[in-house]
Amino acid sequence: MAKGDPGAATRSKRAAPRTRRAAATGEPELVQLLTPEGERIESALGPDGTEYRVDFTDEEYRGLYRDLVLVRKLDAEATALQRQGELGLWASLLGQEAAQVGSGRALRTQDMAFPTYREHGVLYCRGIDPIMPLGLFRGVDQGGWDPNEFKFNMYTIVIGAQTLHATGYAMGVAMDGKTGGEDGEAVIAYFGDGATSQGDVNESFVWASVFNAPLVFFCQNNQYAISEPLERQTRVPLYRRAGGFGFPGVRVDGNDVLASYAVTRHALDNARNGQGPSLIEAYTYRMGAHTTSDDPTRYRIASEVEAWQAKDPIARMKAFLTKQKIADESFFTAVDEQARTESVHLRERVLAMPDPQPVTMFDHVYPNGSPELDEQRARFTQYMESFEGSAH
Ligand SMILES: Cc1ncc(C[n+]2csc(CCOP(=O)(O)OP(=O)(O)O)c2C)c(N)n1
Ligand SMILES: [Mg+2]
Repeated sequence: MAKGDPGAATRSKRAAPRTRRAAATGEPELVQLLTPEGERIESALGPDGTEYRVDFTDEEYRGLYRDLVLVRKLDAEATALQRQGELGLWASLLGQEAAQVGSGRALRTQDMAFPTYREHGVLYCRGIDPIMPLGLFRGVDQGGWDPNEFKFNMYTIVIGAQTLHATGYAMGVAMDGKTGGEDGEAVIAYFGDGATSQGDVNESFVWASVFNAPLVFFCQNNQYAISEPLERQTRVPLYRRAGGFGFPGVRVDGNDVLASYAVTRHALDNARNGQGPSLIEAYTYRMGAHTTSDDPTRYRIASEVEAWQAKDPIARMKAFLTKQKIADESFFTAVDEQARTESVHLRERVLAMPDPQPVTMFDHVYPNGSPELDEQRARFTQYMESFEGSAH
């Protein structure tokens, strides 16, 4: 909306009142509430006719924008720290901020999340200190992790395994009678497009379905499993796989924080109210490398990355806030400043961490240890000692 537009004062500050069928958004079958140009769509219909909408206050819209910027900045800081040798590895979320913040903010306090290794944005939304994953990727034990404290399970690197853990957990929630009403508990399991080819994920679909588990399967389709593109995983849109297992599936624009929120909140509330599992395919793009060990220029072309840059989740939110006069330059500057301050602070705390002690990797494999592990530890210790005294 141009400045001085005579209709501006009388028009709703939000969006033009229109509903879009998912199939009409340009991308096939995509639920979208905010276009890449920052234009608001009042509501959007999913494949089963569900109407998705959000009703945020200006403060809440600004809050979502702040989340997006802060998680992108902390992610960039972590990547830089890895490059400087302070972390062993980092798995960047660059490009996936909206899918993570949208779904992360849609969780109610009592809901339980099972992440992969890339869900730093969800972690942030759960109120967890981002030093946790930085320690993990540095190889430093920060006293272990209690999944119940923030209702956030440990990061899981074994592809797809956490969907099984989430299914078992969700079945337990239902058996314990913890579902039902706004206070009922629901569970969300995160995984990637590549993970959908794993047996674990397909077995989870079967179990969650037949036991009507209160579980949302949240697949971030970022178009790649390391160097393998989506067409190596599937011949049908991933969300449609759900139909074969007997539960609903929906594809959402994963670069749209509003739609990601709306679709996830709806799926979680259905789950907590006895409607069983569902699959959300958040259609997005991994703008960076798979991890800091990867060089994506080896398997994808620059024009593809550029095309996705035009769909950037933060740029469209900023365009929307600006056009609707929900935020101005001073707000954007303040958010950038907050992001900078927080990342400097994070960096200081990482630098203050001890170096990792490799032998501690044997400590928490089993609660009570095992003779095999003791032997491995002894041999590893001997191996490490063989370097002592040698010139470095
Ligand atoms: C069981 C298992 N097999 C292989 C790997 C190696 N691996 C690490 S990440 C990855 C690709 C995962 O792709 P996707 O599920 O799309 O998630 P993304 O990394 O794109 O978020 C693979 C194969 C692993 N960690 N676990
Ligand atoms: Mg992927």
